[in-house]
Amino acid sequence: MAPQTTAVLVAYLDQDNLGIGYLAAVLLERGHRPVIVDYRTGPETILATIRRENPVVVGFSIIFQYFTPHFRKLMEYLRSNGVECHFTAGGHYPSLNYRETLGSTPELNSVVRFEGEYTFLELVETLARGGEWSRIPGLACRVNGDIVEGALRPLEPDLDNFPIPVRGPVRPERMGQKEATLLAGRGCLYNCSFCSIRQFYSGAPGPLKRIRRPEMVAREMELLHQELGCSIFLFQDDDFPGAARNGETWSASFCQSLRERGLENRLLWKISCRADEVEAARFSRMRDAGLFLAYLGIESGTDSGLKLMNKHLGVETNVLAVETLRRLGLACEFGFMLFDPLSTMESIRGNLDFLDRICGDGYAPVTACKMIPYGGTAVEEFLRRAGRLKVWGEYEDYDFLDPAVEELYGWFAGTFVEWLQGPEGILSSSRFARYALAIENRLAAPEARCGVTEAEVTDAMVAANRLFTSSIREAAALCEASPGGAGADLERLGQRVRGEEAAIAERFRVLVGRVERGGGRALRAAMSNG
Ligand code: B12
Ligand code: SF4
Repeated sequence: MAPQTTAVLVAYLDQDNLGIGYLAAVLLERGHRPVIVDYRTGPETILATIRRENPVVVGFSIIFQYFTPHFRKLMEYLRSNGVECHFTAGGHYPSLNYRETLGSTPELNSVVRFEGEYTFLELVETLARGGEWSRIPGLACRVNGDIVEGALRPLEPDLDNFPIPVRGPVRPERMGQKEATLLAGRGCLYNCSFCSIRQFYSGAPGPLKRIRRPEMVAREMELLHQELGCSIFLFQDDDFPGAARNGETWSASFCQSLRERGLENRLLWKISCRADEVEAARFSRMRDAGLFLAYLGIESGTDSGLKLMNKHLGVETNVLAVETLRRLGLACEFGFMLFDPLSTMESIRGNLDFLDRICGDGYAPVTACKMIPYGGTAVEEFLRRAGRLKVWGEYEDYDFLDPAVEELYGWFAGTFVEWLQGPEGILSSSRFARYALAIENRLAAPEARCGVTEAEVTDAMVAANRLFTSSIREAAALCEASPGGAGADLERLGQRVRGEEAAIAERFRVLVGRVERGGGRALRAAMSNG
């Protein structure tokens, strides 16, 4: 075994960061000392950690393309304060765009491409013994000023060969429950045009999708429950194996493994999946084993939008999936791109009609964003070929073809920023209210509940959802009626929306406060009895 070596890993640690957790676990297994530091603690703390630990390497986890400039600034700061050790980076953007990343960030010595566990381990051990690291498979680096890419390292065929990931402190209790994130597999068999998962997992030799053994996943949940008291599990898989169309056997064994461990009524879990995978019988069985919330990648409410996205499904499939979840009593969240590179006023109205159809009754909170052309995706290439891709460093964007849509998007982005992105915005608090009630309904006895009813949350959600879609429709009409000249009317509409938004946000604030106080107490009591 190689002598113990220290490596510092810098990462954005919201909801943990399982990639970093796996890298650290592999180092620990080999007797090394990984030290994880949250990017959000700021440059001074990160510098102090590095000075204290004196690592052979600092690894930066750049899982989101737009964060690259922030990490670059941090690296400049560290170098200018005398940190001389090896700097490497990993994640989707650096893996797919290693030339750009190394080109724009001279502070970096290398990039670890694609799945990072074994490449990072080899880098740490090679640096520790002063060996030649530039030819390590899976690494890209600069040699004599040229950016060179080493051989690609094959993916680990059996994900259960990886140790259980290192986790940060368990997330603060919500509703008296501790949460943990975990993975049941990696990769996806689909190829949506806006998503980098397929490119990422097809970049290195190996299968497009790998799935863990269901009993190993249940075992990890059991350990996290027994040792850390976690009872809510958030699967970070993009396409949960038990939901997948061929996931019947997997989901049956997983539910059976939970049952055998006596966990099916004690643990709740959330998954993400595609709409065409929501099948009533399978989802009902998963619900009975603890599934309480499904996040659907719905993305568009028009068939033309879904085609551009290469989703391989139609609008009615999306509607059916939401209806099935509703019928099964499962909570639902979803992703939705109201604006995409081919948006017209007509497609936007189609999307708004669709949102009304699935959210008009207050079952789920509306959400919307603009499709961003991430590096390595088909949409990025489509825009580049069309001469529409606007690039500033790591930022990539495009203008809409219709100036009225551009004006509408500008209004939308300015008006709904707090609603959609604020930590106490309507999206966040309405999701939390639904999430919390779903947990309470499943874990607490009726007489011990917080007293907030589904109807109260639904009422507030109906008001919010209606305001959202109706005001965007109104803004669209203004932009169309006087192209380029709707500024003052849009401003007035924005002010009115913000006023009504504040009132609805306050309703949610009160509801969330009541749920947290009452529900948290009830659930703590239920869990300590259970
Ligand atoms: C869970 C998740 C989140 C969580 C938690 C993020 C976190 N800290 O882990 C939350 C909800 C916070 C989140 C937020 C966002 N996310 Co997110 N998220 C994910 C998701 C679904 C899973 C991440 C995961 O656990 N993967 C599993 C691990 C094992 O893989 P990994 O992270 O890729 O890590 C491996 C390698 O990349 C590499 N590696 C990674 N880091 C490092 C560092 C070093 C030093 C080395 C050597 C190697 C290395 O080795 C790891 C182990 O093999 C991914 C999709 C995906 N499947 O990866 C999207 C994804 C990363 N998210 C994405 C986006 C867009 C976002 C948001 C912008 C969403 C939004 N609109 O707000 C924000 C931005 C957050 C931020 N500021 O960075 C995109 C990024 C696209 C891109 N090309 O930039 C992804 C790829 C989803 C997608 N298909 O579009 N996200
Ligand atoms: S969006 Fe979802 S289904 Fe589509 S490729 Fe990405 S992970 Fe797969």
